[in-house]
Amino acid sequence: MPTSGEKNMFPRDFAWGAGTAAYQIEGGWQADGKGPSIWDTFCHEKGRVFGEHNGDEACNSYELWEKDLECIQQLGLTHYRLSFSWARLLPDGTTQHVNQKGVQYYNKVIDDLLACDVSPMVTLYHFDLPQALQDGGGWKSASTATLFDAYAKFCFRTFGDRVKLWVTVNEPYVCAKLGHEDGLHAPGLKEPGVAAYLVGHNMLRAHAMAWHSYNSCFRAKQKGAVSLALNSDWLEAPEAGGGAEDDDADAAERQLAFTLGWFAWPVFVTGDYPDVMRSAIDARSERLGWRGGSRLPRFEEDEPPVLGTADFFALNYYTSRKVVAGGGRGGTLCMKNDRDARDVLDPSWPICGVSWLAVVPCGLRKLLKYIKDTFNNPAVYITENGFSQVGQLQIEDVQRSEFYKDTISEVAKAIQEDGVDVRGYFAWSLLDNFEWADGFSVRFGLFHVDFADARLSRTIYRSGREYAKIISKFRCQSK
Ligand code: PNW
Repeated sequence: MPTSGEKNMFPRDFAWGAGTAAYQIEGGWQADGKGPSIWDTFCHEKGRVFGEHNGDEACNSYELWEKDLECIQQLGLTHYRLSFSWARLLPDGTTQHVNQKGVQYYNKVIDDLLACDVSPMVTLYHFDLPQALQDGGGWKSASTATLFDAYAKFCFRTFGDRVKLWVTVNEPYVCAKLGHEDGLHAPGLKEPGVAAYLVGHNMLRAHAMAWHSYNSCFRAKQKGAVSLALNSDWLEAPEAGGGAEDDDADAAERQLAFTLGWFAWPVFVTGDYPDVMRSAIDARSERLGWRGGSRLPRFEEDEPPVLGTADFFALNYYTSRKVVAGGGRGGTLCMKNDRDARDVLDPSWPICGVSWLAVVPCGLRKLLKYIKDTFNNPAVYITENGFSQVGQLQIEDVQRSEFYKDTISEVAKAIQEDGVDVRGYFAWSLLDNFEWADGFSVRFGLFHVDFADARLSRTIYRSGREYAKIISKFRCQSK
């Protein structure tokens, strides 16, 4: 980190943000005409979520938004990333019926942010499909993409005069895989090896349609930017005797193709899925005597093209893995076997909070460089990055403070030394909140939320203070 007086490591208009998602913070699951979403349904089923927790109330940001705004101001953020609840705006998912109370809520949030000189970045879809659309087939159905486009247009029309940064779909990978392959997220389907590819395809189609709608009907007037948020670990082969084994290097490439490439290749490189992905899936289908045609759908020529439908690269990065070949020899149809690669942890990486989160700040720098080289040097926003605590709660969370310092200095190196065009960094998350299948047991907040207190009071963590310090230092240098 530079001391004051040194040259600034971050561009003048760098976005310093934090993020949240509607279902994770809002509560008010039935308030003022909101329709149910798949996460309402999923959480109300027994045995789905840790401790039978649910987001019925969560941080009650639906009523306590002004408390959240105080947190945002305390951090000195320039940007705030929130998501809209589709079913709060359009209770049955269609534009037939608009819930004006939902419109009012988001209007107030946006107007309050702008009044405080904070720019909103809005995600249209963060895992919470209106239940009515799930009942019509959900993301497995091609028509959900068309309905998403109508919802997106409604949002651009209603809020686009003030919102200039849009994320269509958050982490299609997680929705597809955890929701439809593993059954760990809503809608809780376990249809391995088939459904996730179809869901991913329809999410890409939905995103592309919405981008084209923005591009042709709103961009000239509103002058905003639209992308989709992709999650990826940094994945690399272990070094064996100086160089990686060939098989492991291939496996690492496949693993990256099956996570980031799955969505980034169509949008940024070719308009189609990575070759290694299609060939691995088709070869395995053949070996297992699958008769249903390619399990990986094809993009139709008469649909709006998916290539070129991102105005920036939105990256959610949490952790890294070593990748080794193998694991795909079993006789069952599933994505894991299609990949024929296994993730392993490097024993030197500390594990913190949740079991999957190895702390590897330098992985972010490597991934940013990979994105620059592979996806034609796009403008990048890091739309999520963070570190959780579980169990014994510490308001003085020294380790998480160090994590933010170390990670942000890796971002600075990516900009200064590798020439990556990073435009912003959003910490995940503003508040402790409903962490999906982990319920409230996992805390990602920069602010602690006391879920046992009826007022749901918010208290800044040491990591929040650290982040505020970092922001103020770099914002001052830019003035
Ligand atoms: C992201 N996993 O999701 C989401 O965008 C956030 O809503 C979430 O709170 C954050 O990461 C932290 O987990 C994920 O189980 C949810 O591998 C689960 C997983 C990964 C990402």
